[in-house]
Amino acid sequence: MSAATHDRELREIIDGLQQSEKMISPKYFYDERGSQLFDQITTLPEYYQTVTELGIMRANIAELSTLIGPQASLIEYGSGSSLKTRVLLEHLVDLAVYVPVDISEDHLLSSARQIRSEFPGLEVLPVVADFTKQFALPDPTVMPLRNIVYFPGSTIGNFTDDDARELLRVMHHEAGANGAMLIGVDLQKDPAIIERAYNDSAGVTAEFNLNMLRHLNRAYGADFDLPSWSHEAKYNETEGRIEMRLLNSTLQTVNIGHQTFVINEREGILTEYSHKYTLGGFAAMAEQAGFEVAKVWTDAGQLFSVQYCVRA
Ligand code: AVJ
Repeated sequence: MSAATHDRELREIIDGLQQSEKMISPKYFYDERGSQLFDQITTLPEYYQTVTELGIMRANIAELSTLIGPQASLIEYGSGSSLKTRVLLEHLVDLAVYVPVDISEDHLLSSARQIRSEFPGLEVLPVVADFTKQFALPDPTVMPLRNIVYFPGSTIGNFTDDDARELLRVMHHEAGANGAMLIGVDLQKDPAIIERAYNDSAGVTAEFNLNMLRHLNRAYGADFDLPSWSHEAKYNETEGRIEMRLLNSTLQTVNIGHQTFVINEREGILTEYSHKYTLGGFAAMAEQAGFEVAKVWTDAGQLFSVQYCVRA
């Protein structure tokens, strides 16, 4: 990581800790161990999202592939290491180019290498960028007929409504004229099912949450006292979202950069929102970003949705 990036991130972390409710962006979950723990989460029996989304993709790939048409450019927001991506790469007709976009260069380039070896004829042009801001698309060898922006995993749920709308606007821009967006969106359901997905019995989600502090200690020179912290994930029904926090059990001072924070006993740090949507709620948000939801696929239990959105 460049020194400038490191400094910017350190400032962002400090800024979050200075808010009236302390918060740290979920992007700091994903050091190498955090990425491994997340992969492990996706295989947990309680974490219905990944397996359900993959099932929806497999069940509807023929129709999806017809809607997308030949010679598209597939632009994925995220590093593209998932099985869902492979379903698309295997079935889309005459794909012009695959463009995974991620902020974590190491992870992006290693998964791009992996995809190239699995799909030898495919042009793969990874872009290292913060996808919440506009970025330049690479120039593929074969001229694409249209851009398909792919945002799987309901990662949209990490953003507050305002930020999600803003991100959808960026995607709208990247899709360009006659482009489309394919997005995985987790749905509102019995809160007990949702809470179980973030409080798994094997404790992997707790480990994933706590690993953020280990990451901050190692990569940003912080000195959080790890044994004092515990995992909490609660569904906020009013807001329709999981709120994940780290809870402190002993008064401590934490140093990071040139700042010192006193953290009270029982004080928390907000580490993640994971919004769950109604179909109507998501459609309204997409519409405000210029998209029309043209097709929604769900599973039999209506747990999760994959949505094909065109520029309105
Ligand atoms: C990758 C953001 C979709 O919100 O479910 C999983 C991350 N956090 N368990 C989610 C996560 C805790 C995940 N997203």
